[in-house]
Amino acid sequence: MNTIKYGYFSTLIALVLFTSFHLHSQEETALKLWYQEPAKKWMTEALPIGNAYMGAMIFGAVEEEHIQFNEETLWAGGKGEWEQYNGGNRENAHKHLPEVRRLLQEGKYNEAHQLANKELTGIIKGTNEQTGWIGYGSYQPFGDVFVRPEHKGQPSNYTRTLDISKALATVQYSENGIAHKRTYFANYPSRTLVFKYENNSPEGIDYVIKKTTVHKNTTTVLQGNQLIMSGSLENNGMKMESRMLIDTDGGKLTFKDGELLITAAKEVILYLTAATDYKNEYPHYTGRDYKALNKKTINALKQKSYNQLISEHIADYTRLFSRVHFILESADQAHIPTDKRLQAYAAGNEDPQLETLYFQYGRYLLISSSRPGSMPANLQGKWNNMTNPPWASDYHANINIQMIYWPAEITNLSETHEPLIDYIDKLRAPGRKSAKDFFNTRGWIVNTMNNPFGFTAPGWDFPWGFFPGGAAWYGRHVWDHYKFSGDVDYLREKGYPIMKEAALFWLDYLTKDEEGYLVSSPSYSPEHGGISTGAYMDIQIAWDIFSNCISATEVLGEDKEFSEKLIKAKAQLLPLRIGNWGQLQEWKEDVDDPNNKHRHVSHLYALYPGDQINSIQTPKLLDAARVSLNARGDDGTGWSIGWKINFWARLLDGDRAYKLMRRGMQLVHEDGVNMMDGGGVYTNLLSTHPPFQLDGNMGASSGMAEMLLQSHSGEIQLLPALPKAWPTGKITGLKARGGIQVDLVWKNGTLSQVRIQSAQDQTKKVTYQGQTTEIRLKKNKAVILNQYLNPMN
Ligand code: FUC
Repeated sequence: MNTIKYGYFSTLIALVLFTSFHLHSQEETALKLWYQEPAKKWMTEALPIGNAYMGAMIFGAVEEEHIQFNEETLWAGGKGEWEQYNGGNRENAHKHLPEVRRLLQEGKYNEAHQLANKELTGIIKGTNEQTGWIGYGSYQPFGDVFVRPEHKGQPSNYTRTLDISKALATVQYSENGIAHKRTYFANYPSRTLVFKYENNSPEGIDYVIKKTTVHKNTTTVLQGNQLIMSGSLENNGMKMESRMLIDTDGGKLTFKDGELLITAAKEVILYLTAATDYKNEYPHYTGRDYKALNKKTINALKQKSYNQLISEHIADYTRLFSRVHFILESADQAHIPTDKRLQAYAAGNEDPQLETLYFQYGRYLLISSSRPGSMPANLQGKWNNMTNPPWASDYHANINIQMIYWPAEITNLSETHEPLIDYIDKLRAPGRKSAKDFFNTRGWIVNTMNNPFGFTAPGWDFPWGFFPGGAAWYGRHVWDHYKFSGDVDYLREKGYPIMKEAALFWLDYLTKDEEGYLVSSPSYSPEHGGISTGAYMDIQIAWDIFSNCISATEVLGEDKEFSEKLIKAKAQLLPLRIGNWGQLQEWKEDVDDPNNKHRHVSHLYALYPGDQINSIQTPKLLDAARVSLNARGDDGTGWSIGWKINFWARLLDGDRAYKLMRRGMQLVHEDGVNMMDGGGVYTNLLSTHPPFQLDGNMGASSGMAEMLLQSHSGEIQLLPALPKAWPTGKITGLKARGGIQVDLVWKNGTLSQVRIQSAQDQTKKVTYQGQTTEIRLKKNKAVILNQYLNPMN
């Protein structure tokens, strides 16, 4: 290992060299999804836009445009008569815990499971067809906008496009000699969805506009040039209102039978906003002045022109999106419509540009569904058209919501992580009650399913419902937000208190087994297998939260006494074990089935997103993890494949990671529910379980980033899992822990340059293909290294 003296000169020259890398120009055209036909199906074809508060799906039919939209807080359950189910808690359930533990100790696993499944489950109130889980609730669609332009003759030159470099959707076609253009975008600073219709007919054409909703307790009125829909949800009385401002150069506006007629217009612009009286405040979750909020939004809009709004939107969006550029040398195939490209890809065509598009699409979806002040992205981001959506379109905390946020830090979108951290913070109040009611412990927990109404209890059936590890897993996000940013104030004021309380639960919940190790009893490995005295995911998560809290106390220089307790407990945790076929054990009991293809690979938490298993400190466990992963196979649901990309990246096997990535990008048409091996993408590039779930997109984006850069071991690992399929390329703007930004260029499979810039003074180890160099980084001064890790500036 050699130590490099930081050089101050020639940075500029090297920078110019770096940025002028010839692949750059390809990117512009590559960041588009485009099609030659309108979408027929919401899930598989329509195109999503979102400003984090609201989402919309655009279909693009010529005769009648359909825009289905959502507002993030419109949920059934949780209010009115359902408020009593908030939290889902069961008072004094913990009285049964000693008995469950006793049965387990006596080896009576069946009885233990029966008792746990009866007494330690959370409470909802049955199910119905309208909204699914009553009491728990479900995410609801808000409404639909339909726009019918006057239509004569046959359309030609039809295109439907989503440009993710600017977050703009367009539809263009000609008809009867008239050119039509529609533009759609979702503006976050102004909290508005904007839809613009233009035609070049000399005298303009007529447009008929309709705003509808499936929610019956609502009315729609025209007030001046605003179409206002207001009312409440039948299910729980949640109040809702949307306002659509109509701006046109056309003639008359008439409103009749729920339809708005605009005559002789060359331009119609619709500005849509929506809100509810939901408020993320335990225990009532209500009280937002939604009408005042909408009025304020609309009044502010009136002060801005369309051009100002679109510029504001593009500036706001690109400030985040354009931090990362990822370019792979390849033939330009952007002229081929995306659905056709996916077909060719499924047939084996090589299309690295499609892969970088898919990587960036994850970032697009994250920016569109999660911004400061919003709720976190749910299972479908903010997009849902059903009153009884799959899994309530909720926040699942035994992998799904966490995976949605995996790309947030490494792909330089730290701000998008904030809604998750705020949401986690708000779950502490109900989560404390769950910890008390079910386990009589300190601290806070969540289990498998979380909703906006503080549901933190175990689910209502086991194994899937039992997962108190959710909160400590959230703790890893809270910690990583600090690790990537280096923001000590955040850690002190917000992050550490959340983490500490999550660790407290584990200090109290873990019990000693017959060998004196601390185990998690009872426990279940997420969603499969029987009850256990030590599901390893729990142990690994406890290890993780203990380790990160210990590190946090060191950074903050406080809480030494607590840290000592954690150090002691950590040393007593049941050690990870290698089982009878060389596998990493999923449970304390050596019962893993080598033929088990289950989608959850929870016992590899320590490999990713955790860092307990790595090639330097735990090579044998790393091998065992590989054995387990090979046995699980390369299929799965969309998110399961996403997880496997990250695993193989951490196992430093770029080609296998790439294989999984390709597998996850297989074109799928099925939109029902497939729990096994149907994962892939739809033509709109949304990842599918099936059905559509956002986690698969995000797992892929994060996995691709992990193939190129890793920093969990404390060292910055450059191109740790570069696949042969990406011989020449460049990625700029990725983040490493420590507030470090990394740009990489490689040619013919070999690193040619790396540029590293830190937000603070520090010394860091950098590794590439077995060589390690220690570099001294000065705040905001870039260091440029060549393939031998020698400085170029
Ligand atoms: C987890 C998974 C399922 C599904 C659901 C939303 O529980 O096991 O596959 O993704 O979340």
